[in-house]
Order: sequence, then C-alpha cells, then structure tokens
Amino acid sequence: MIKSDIGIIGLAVMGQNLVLNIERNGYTVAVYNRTLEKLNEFINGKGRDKNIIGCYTLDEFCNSLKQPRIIILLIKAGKPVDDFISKLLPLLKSEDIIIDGGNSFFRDTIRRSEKLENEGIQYLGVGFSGGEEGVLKGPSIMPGGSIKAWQQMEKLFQKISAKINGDPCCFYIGSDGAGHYVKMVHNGIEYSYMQLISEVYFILKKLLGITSSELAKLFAEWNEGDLNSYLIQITSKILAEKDPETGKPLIDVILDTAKQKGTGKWASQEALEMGIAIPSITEAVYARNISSKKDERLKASKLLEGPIPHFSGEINKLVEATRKALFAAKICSYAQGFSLLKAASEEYKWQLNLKNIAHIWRKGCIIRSHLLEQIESAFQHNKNLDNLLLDSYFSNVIKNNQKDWRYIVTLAVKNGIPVPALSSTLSYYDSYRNPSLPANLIQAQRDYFGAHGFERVDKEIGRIFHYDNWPPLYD
Ligand code: NBP
Repeated sequence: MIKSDIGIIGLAVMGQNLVLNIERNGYTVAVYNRTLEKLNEFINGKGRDKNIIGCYTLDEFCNSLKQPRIIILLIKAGKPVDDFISKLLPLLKSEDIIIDGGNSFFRDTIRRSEKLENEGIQYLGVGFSGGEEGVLKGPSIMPGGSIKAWQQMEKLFQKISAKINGDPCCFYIGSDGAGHYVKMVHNGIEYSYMQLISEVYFILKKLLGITSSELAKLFAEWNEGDLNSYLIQITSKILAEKDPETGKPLIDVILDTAKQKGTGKWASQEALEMGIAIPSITEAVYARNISSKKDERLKASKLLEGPIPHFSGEINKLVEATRKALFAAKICSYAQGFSLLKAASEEYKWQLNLKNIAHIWRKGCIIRSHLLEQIESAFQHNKNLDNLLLDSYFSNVIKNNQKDWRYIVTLAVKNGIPVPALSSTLSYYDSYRNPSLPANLIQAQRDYFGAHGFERVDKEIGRIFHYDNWPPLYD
C-alpha cells in the first residue's frame, strides 16, 4: 500500500484547498473528516483521480502515513482541536508531528506545545492566510512551535506558499504560540483596514450620493496607486456586482450587521494586557459589535437627533482628500499591529523578525498590500524600529496627508457619519506625535483621591512625589 507523505484532518473550505495545493506540489495526501459524508463528497469530487487517499477511521488515517507522521488539523478552533489531539495521541509514535493550521488562540497553542513536547510529539501552530483562494493557490504561512518540526516542514511549506520574486511568504516565526500570535495580529490589522475602507465608502456614498458602480471604478483607480491592496481590489469587485434577484447593487441588499469569529477581539484583549494602544483594531471590533444591534439601532434612529448629511463643495477635492485620509489611517493601523508584535516579541521572548513578517504578508494573505514592501524595507533598515511612524518614508507620507485626513474626519463628524476607525486612528497619531499630553492632570487626580503620587517635570524620572495639601472637597 502507498503511504502518504502527509495527512490532513478537516475538509471544510480551508482543508480541501490546502489538500489540493499540497497534492499539486507533488505530495500524496491522506485525508479525514469528522463527518464522513464530506469526506466522500471530496474524494469523489474535487479530490478524485489525484494522489489523495480518503480514510474512514483515524486508525486507517494514521496507518496510511509515512513515519514520522505529519498531520495537519484544519478544523474549528477551540475544543475540537483538543478533542482531536486526544484521539490522535494513542495512535502516534514519538517524533510524529501534529500541526494546528486553524485560527487557534495563541495561549492554547502554548499550552498544547508544552503538553505534546512532554508526550514526545512535535507540535507546530501555524497561521494560514489567504482565504479559500489563497490557500489553494499559495497562502501566506506563519509557522510557530518546535524548531525541529519546522526544519522537517520547511521545504513543503515554502513550496506551497505564495512567492515574492521567487522568495516564499513563509518563514519560521518563533517558538510555541508565535505563529498563531502573528496570525492573530494579521487578522486584527485586517479588521481595521476593512473598517477604514467601509467608513470611506460610507462617507462618499452619504455625502456625494454616487452610485455603487461609480464607487467601484473609483476603488479600481485607487488600487492602481499607493492604496494598491487585496482589500481595495475586492471592494471594487464587490461594488460592481448586481443582485440577480432584484437587479439592485448587491451591496445594497446585504444586511449591515457584521459578524466575527474572535481574532480581532483577541488582538484587542492582548494589546490591553500588554499595555499597547491599538485603537484602530479595537474600534473595528466595536464597530462590528454596534452594527450587530440592528433592532436597537432602528429604535434609536427614530429617537436620537443628528445632522442630515450634505455636501456642497468640490467633488474631486473631497474624493482625493478621502483617498489621502484612508492611506494615512491605514499606515497608522499597520503601525499599531507591528508595535504590538514588537512588544509581544519581548514579552514572550520570541525574537520576532518584523522584516520577515512584513515579507510573509506581502503576498497570499488578506492584508497583502503595496505598503508592506515599504514596511519590509523600514525594518530592513532598522530592525529595532519602535514604531513605523518613526521611519522617514511613513512620517513623510503622513506629513503630506494629515491635513486631508483631519478635513475628512471633521466633515464626517459635522455630518453625523460614524467614522470610529478614521477618527480614533487620527487621535492615535496626534497622541503619539505630541510631546505633551494631559496625563499630568490624570496623575494629579490620582494623587488627590488615592495618594498614588506623581513624577515631576523638573526632577529625575522614577522619583515619586506626593502633594500633601490637596484642599478638601468639603470644609
Ligand atoms: P470551519 O472553521 O468552519 O471548521 C469546519 C471544520 O471543523 C470541519 O472539518 C468540521 O468537521 C470541523 N469541526 C470539528 Br472536528 N468539530 C467541530 C465543531 N464542534 N463545530 C464545527 N466544526 C467542527 O472551517 P474552515 O473555514 O475551513 O477553517 C478551518 C480552520 O482554518 C479554522 O480554524 C479557521 O478559523 C481557520 N481559517 C479559516 C479561514 C477562512 O477563510 N475560512 C482563513 C484562515 C484560517 P465537520 O465537517 O464534521 O463539521
């Protein structure tokens, strides 16, 4: 019997396409799925007449693999991953490799790495990005975990990944949960960029009343310049589509309530834990949360007052200012993601290579963007860069765009158009660039009510003072 090079468990969209990608690259793949109908459907459908071996039990699956066995799980994150690992363990031998390719929470990956290392099993937590199409044609891959397992997987992963001028979009990220952490931050940036694009779409729609097909052309034009990116490209395609049922623009028949699976929330929670500000990402999560309260919003719309959007200025100027605002905000949101990675690298001792991470994200993944070429180059020049905004390329772009960005945020606020990501990102920029912030008043308040103390501008940092004569509130 022919033994398979690798096995994949989980035949939903990601699993099926990963199997087809690996097989196309010259490997024999064993497959298994919890629900056997899906397995049947796949091996008799897309997987037919290929070097793909369908297995109907986990025993059969494990026996069909060359040793040391390599098994990729592409299943729903959380308990299903722990359950499958428990079922696999009695069937595996020391040195076999388990790879979790789903969007697992990085702390779960750290826990599983430790547990499996103790059992003699090599473990990798790998972030795949690119959605259905990317994973088939060449995803961006973020592998973390056992370095020894990575060395055995390097050739295969780099072969199936997206490429930039022949260089793979896949490098080892770091130990235990590093790969899943980087994927979580990738998804956080994805949330923020999607929200920024949606806000810009809304401003143009509300203020100019232009049609979706005109907007589609505008986004296609933008995609030819600085904003060139997968998400701008698909936005243009989306806006051009018509609903076959009503003939209306498809976008206008889609309900305005956004769903989420949790990676944006995890990134925000993690940033709070780490004391790093990523407002563009967190506001994008909040925006999805508030969008989901459709019934409440409908009630509120009948009760709560606001201006009626209106614009009487020069249309071309507004469109150009909007483009510049989006580009500046986008830079700041990527900057926040990378500053979170820098902090995590120190906290978890992962020694993340931010240049390589920018390279991995340049192709295959959802946040791929022309901008990442500049980000890669910024970290190549200075691997210890504290924040992308301190790099001269980015500071110059924002210098040229910030006036338009302020104009757009002001215009949106005046017209009652919600722009949580555009405005909070602008405040992030203004806070970051400001040599003085009102935190002195916060320190004074803290000292007043809780004797928490403060440092003084005219004394050495770290020396704590109390003011003993705060006047009492009541005589
Ligand atoms: P899903 O995330 O929808 O998961 C479906 C797969 O998980 C099926 O094989 C299903 O088996 C299995 N599963 C098991 Br085992 N227990 C389950 C349970 N309790 N509830 C639901 N499904 C269960 O599939 P996907 O979209 O292909 O994603 C696979 C992994 O890759 C996920 O971790 C996802 O977050 C990640 N990911 C997805 C994308 C994307 O664009 N979709 C991108 C990047 C990463 P069954 O057939 O028996 O129900």
